[in-house]
Formats: sequence, structure tokens, C-alpha cells
Amino acid sequence: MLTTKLKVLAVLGASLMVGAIQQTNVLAQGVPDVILWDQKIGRGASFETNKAVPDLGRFNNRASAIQVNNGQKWRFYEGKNFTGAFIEIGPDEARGNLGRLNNRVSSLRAVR
Ligand SMILES: [Ca+2]
Repeated sequence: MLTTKLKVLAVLGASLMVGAIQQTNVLAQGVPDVILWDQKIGRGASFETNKAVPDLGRFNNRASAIQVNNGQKWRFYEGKNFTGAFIEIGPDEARGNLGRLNNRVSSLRAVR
């Protein structure tokens, strides 16, 4: 009986800790640094990141609109691993026309 109570308390404690950690993460994250869409700004499938992406994977060559947040400037490359032609977007800019990189972005990273 005592063992059962201890187990219940342990589970409760773990649950409370997980809840606190998740709450902290939500507050720390805020708005993603970068959001890519495959249609227009705010439309279609999207890809979000807060760190450099050397290979967009499922979103490779799909982005047609990009939003850059949190006071940063990012560079978007035609090739994987930050190679080839690039465009710069930001700080705090949403662009619905990617020009020659429309449906061609393969990697991205913050600059400066
Ligand atoms: Ca590409």
C-alpha cells in the first residue's frame, strides 16, 4: 500500500515537472524565426524553423512565400548546404514573391 502511494506520488510529480517544462518551452519559443509556405504568405503547407537548415527535406524546392521574424536577417539558398544563388529576407519581413528562387529554396541560415 505504501509502495503504491509512493508510485502515485512519483507519477504525479513527474507529470507536474513535464507540464512546467512544456510551459517554459512555449514561452521561450514565441514566434518562429522563419516560416516558409508553399503557396502564399500564410497559405498552404508550411515549414517553421529557429535554426539553420542545410537541407529542407520534404520542403525542398517548395517555398513560394517566406516570413522572417524576431529582428533577424536570413539568407535563402538555391542549393543545399548554403550553396548557389541566394536571397536575403528580413529583419521582420514577409515576402510573397521569391523571384528566381520561387520553388527553388533548398537551405537557409541567419546572417550576422
Ligand atoms: Ca533548390
